[in-house]
Amino acid sequence: MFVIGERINGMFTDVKKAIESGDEEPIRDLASRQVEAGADALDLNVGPSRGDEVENLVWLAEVAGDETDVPLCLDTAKFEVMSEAIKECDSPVIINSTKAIEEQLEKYVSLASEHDAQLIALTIDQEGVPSDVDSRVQMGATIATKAMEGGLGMEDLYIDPVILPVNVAPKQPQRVLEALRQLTMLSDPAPNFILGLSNVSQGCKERSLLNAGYVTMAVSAGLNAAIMDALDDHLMRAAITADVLMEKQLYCDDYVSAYLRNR
Ligand code: THG
Repeated sequence: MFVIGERINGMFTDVKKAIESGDEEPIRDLASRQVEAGADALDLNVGPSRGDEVENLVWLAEVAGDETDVPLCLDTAKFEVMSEAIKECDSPVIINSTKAIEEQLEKYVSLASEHDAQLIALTIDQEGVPSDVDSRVQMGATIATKAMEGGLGMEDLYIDPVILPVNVAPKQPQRVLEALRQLTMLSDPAPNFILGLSNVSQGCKERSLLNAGYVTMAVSAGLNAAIMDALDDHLMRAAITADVLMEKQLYCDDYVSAYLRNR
């Protein structure tokens, strides 16, 4: 499981405050703690912070990049922000994200190729997040085709079938699982499959339990990456366990710490 730590996001008040006051310490702390907990990369999202989005994102990338060596996942929906910020990044970059709209995909695939970056593409089109399985699968096929046409290797592509909160969209978790199962059979070599896992439990009680339960199910359906709460120990253990049970990691008596030592 490729774990992208979700915590450096301006949607959290401590991060928003740090961005607005230019205080590096909370960002450094979140970067190093997530990597120590097993994060393979760090998501960076300025959220609703005041100020210039490019400047804020570049600042997050500088501070996080100075603190750790892991890839940085630049999380913005705006192409102009992404294309400016990526120029200033010294660390390896994961572009998060593009929608599955052909013209947009072409621009993002060429941006990724130009900067040797990886790319996350969402199964979202002009009409938003689809509620059914088939549209997700069709959009996934469009994404993989466009990536191949643009010369982006499948190992550098992450398809995100987009999960929504179970309390407002109770049929979505099972539909996303079915989309994952179908998408993993779509192409050989297969791309990577990712989710913003915490979306599933937004606004819910028992978030850790919902996240851990769902990650286990999603790994069995083919998920191999997640933007998730790496600081939640129970969740990290569940994700590692799912990998062991799906034979993505070999079983040994001490598999959790063995996995974390190998980071
Ligand atoms: N796919 C991709 N990228 C994404 C998402 C996705 N990036 C953003 C998001 N979704 C994933 N990251 C988060 C980060 C935090 C939360 C959910 C998803 C979260 N935040 C608390 C909340 O909203 O309740 C904040 C609470 C607080 O303020 O303390 O749950 O799907 N590619």
